[in-house]
Amino acid sequence: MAKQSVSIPDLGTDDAVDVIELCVKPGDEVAVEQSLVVLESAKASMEVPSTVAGRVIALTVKVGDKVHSGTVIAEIETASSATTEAPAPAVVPVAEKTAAPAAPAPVVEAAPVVAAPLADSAPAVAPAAPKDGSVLYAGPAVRKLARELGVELRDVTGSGPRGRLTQDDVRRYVKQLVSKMASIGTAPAVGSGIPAIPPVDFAKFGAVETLPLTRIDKITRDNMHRSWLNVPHVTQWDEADITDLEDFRADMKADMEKRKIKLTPLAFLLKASANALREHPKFNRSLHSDGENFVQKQYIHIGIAVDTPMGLMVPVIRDVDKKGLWDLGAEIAQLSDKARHGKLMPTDMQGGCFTISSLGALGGQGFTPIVNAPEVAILGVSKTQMKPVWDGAAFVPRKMLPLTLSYDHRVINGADAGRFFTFLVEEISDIRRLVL
Ligand code: CAO
Repeated sequence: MAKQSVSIPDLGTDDAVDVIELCVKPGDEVAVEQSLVVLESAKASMEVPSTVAGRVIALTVKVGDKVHSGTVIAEIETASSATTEAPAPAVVPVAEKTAAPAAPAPVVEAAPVVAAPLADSAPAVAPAAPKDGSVLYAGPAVRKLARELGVELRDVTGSGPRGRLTQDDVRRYVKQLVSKMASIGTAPAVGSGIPAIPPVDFAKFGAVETLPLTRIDKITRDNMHRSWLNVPHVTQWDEADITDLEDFRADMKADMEKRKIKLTPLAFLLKASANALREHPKFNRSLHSDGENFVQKQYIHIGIAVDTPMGLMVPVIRDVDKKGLWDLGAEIAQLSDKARHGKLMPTDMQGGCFTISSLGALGGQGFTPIVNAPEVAILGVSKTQMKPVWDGAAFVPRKMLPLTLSYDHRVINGADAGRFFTFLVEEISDIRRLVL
């Protein structure tokens, strides 16, 4: 038997946050990643998961305490002295506080498409504000139940202290809705009026297995759904002739081995995207949450979608415009390695202006990536193909890189996108431009 302390991981802020809920009590058995407490900052609620499996000996905080990154929250007895400790997990945002601010509200930070990060302070569930605009309080179990039943928490009236929502409130709401719909003979709509997909008993048709979503899967599910519902997407296709780029990469092979840094097409695409964002600043904006303003960013941070065994994560490379290709190659390797080993912190996934999702190593001729809101555009990269290209006199074999650009049509017009995309394709097709 061994005793282990669990503390709060890096919250990405020095401010104290409140403990608003204890999810376990002394004596409870907990699994890795099971929520121990719920914290609430001025901006969001978040669950702190356990890093070890075992029996809770003591909780060292109580509801109402103010805590920081590093505060010990629980002592847990683990089965053996051989630790089962998981990497420090990111806190899991569970709700954005949506009380109407006096001044324009801050723009919600980019969510990792996962922990996406989604992980960035974007909420894992859609903003849940009661209709009167006050702050909504609901614990993880209530939110889980609401998600399972397809209920928008903002539509439910809380009966607990400070209007806190309980599981009974959610059940009562569903009962009322069902009886109301039964009386008018129609299927209930959920969320933003979208009819729910009726549950199906798949076991009736053959053997099935129920597999739980990972924490990252859940964040991806919620972030993707939110972006898809909120952002009017348009996607454009183009191809870049990267024959010269590929020749250059082949020439650099010995240098790559010497430096132990791989320069894949992604490093060049990061650089080309940074140049395009600098020349076409509309793409480096977010729609302000007040709906009346744009936020024009003066920095160029770009997220890269990384496929990991736990799910999709989007770490962010900062100041891409100020970095050279070797730095970018090294940072891609370092961040994707951290992502694949569950070592990314929330701060690694915050602040993105634009995202690149590269499936180039896997295949495919093109796909329509979903904008990682509140960013306004995302670049999809598919597999390079040798194609015959007409050079004015003959067809010549050229290495063509298929690219897609999805953008938020509320912020970007087709003509803006045409200019941005043409610029980006020209940059990547003629890498001499990348140094300009
Ligand atoms: N065409 C052909 N080959 C490509 C290519 C492309 N567009 N892009 C990369 N490659 C090659 C690389 O050059 C490398 O080849 P070598 O080993 O011979 O040099 C090989 O494919 C593997 O590349 P990589 O995957 O290790 O490196 P990367 O820089 O291209 O990508 C990363 C890094 C982290 C983006 C990638 O590993 C990954 O996780 N991609 C998945 C992203 C994803 O899931 N997106 C979907 C999001 S929405 O669901």
